[in-house]
Amino acid sequence: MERTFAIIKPDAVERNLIGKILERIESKGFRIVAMKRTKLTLEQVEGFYHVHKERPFFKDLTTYMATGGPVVLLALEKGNAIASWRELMGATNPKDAAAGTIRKDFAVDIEKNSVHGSDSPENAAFELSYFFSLTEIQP
Ligand code: RTP
Ligand code: MG
Repeated sequence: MERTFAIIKPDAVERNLIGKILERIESKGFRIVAMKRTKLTLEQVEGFYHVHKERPFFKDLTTYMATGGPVVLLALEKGNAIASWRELMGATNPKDAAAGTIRKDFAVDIEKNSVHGSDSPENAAFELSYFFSLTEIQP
């Protein structure tokens, strides 16, 4: 079993897609082991995305995630959860995303791409602990 961290981003929450996205997650065999609907502060978002600090899209991304509206934070559990969730999300740019992926079906553009997923075991551990305490994650 592996755990990964996911976000349903503001563009998807705004369009009432929480249920549809959770349905895909559970259908693929993930167990949702923690979940929180909340609005992130700019300070929280900048800390969360610190690995992207030098990227040209950092300012736009952090502004969008903090001011675009509420998000849903998720801890997901499954064998090979990190890669499996990224496969279900699809490519960063929805134009490049494979058929049947969440981003292909729901994303607006490369920034408002509906979902986030950890990209490595190290980042998953950091991201899970950034938003969830140990006791909030329950199998
Ligand atoms: P994520 O971290 O959200 O799961 O997405 P990802 O790994 O597929 O993409 P990443 O390269 O980590 O970028 C993080 C998020 O930044 C926004 N982005 N905007 N305008 C742009 O060129 C651009 N590139 C990336 C997206 O919201 C992306 O998911
Ligand atoms: Mg990423």
